[in-house]
Amino acid sequence: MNMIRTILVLVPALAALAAGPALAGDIVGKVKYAGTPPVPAKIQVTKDQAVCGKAEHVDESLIVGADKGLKNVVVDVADPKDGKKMPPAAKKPEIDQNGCKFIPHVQIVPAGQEVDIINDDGILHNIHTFPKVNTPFNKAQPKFKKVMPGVFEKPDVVQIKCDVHSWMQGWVVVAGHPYYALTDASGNFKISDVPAGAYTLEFWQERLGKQTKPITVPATGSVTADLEYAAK
Ligand SMILES: [Cu+2]
Repeated sequence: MNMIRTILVLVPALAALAAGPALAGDIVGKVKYAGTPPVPAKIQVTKDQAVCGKAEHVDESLIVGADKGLKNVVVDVADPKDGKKMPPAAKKPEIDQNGCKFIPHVQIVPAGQEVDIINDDGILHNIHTFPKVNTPFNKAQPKFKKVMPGVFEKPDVVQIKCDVHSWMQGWVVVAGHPYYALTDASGNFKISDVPAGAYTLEFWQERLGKQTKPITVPATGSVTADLEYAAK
């Protein structure tokens, strides 16, 4: 009797030991822009000056920071094998129209999670999406409508525009799995807890396009994957 009890206790404990910690590593790196960083072009505000003209508008499609680091590059594992879905973000994602800009300019949202489309300006905006695989939407957001729901069901790269203010541009990258990151102002990124193995790492920048790089993620620690975009 005692022996059976001991076995019943021991078996699950041994199974847990055998499984051990997950074999996963991090992918870290820095994306750079080769050549002289361009000075972002100023944008002429041609409408709703009282609201849109409060702050200066510059072209945000290529932002080069310290040490040639490239901001807003989306980095992701092109071929994950564990079938995991990107979990919903703890804080509901927002596409904020503020000062007649989309804030943030580029963001990664989990596929299927509802996002808040916010009008912080108290004037009419009209959000218009240009997806590749999702259903496009084109919706007026009058000044009294502070928040509208939006959802991007499938992995995609979606350009967003405003039909009222032609200079307003932004991007929503819809992620189907968790292995995505966006470079910060210095061009740095980190994708955490990727199961060990060989993959293709994908880089996307709105103006400079896509590049790929083979990568092997270790069972523990991290692998570095730096990248440089040629000047354009
Ligand atoms: Cu607008």
